Amino acid sequence: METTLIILKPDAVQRGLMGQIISRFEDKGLAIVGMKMMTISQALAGTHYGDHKGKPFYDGLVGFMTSSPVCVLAIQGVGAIAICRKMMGATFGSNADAGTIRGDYGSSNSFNLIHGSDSPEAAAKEIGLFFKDGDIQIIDRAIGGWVYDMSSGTPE
Ligand code: IDP
Ligand code: MG
Repeated sequence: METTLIILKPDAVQRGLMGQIISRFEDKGLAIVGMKMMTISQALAGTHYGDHKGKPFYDGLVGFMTSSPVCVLAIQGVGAIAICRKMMGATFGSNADAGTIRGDYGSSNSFNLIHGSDSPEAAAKEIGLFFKDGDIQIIDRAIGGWVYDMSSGTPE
């Protein structure tokens, strides 16, 4: 099981797309194990996007991410990190495939609706940045045995 950090960015919240985007992850069989609304501080945005410091878009990115509230989610499932990245699509809606979140809901080359961790290391770091111990729920889902084949004892 993996847990990934997803942020519904200010444009997704302002455009009223939270429900539709969260539904896609639930419909896929993934479990929402953490969720909150918050306004990201300059400091937190700087830490979260530290790898991009110095790039031409960095200041604009921090300005965008701190401009209005976001919805932060911890999403769990087998292979959840790669599955969520695939569902998000390419970085900008202008060239993201139809059927992906960015491809279906966006057309900007700057605003792009959603962040998702890109590796297990990034997911662990980002979940620690945005959630406190105890914020992530352990959910024994009644549907678990129908989302996954549990016949071997581990979810497949
Ligand atoms: P990703 O979110 O698809 O992993 P990255 O290349 O890691 O994309 O960039 C992180 C974020 O920085 C993007 O989601 C986007 O918000 C922003 N960003 C990246 N490149 C540009 C750009 O050229 N202009 C404006 N914003 C950008
Ligand atoms: Mg990235």
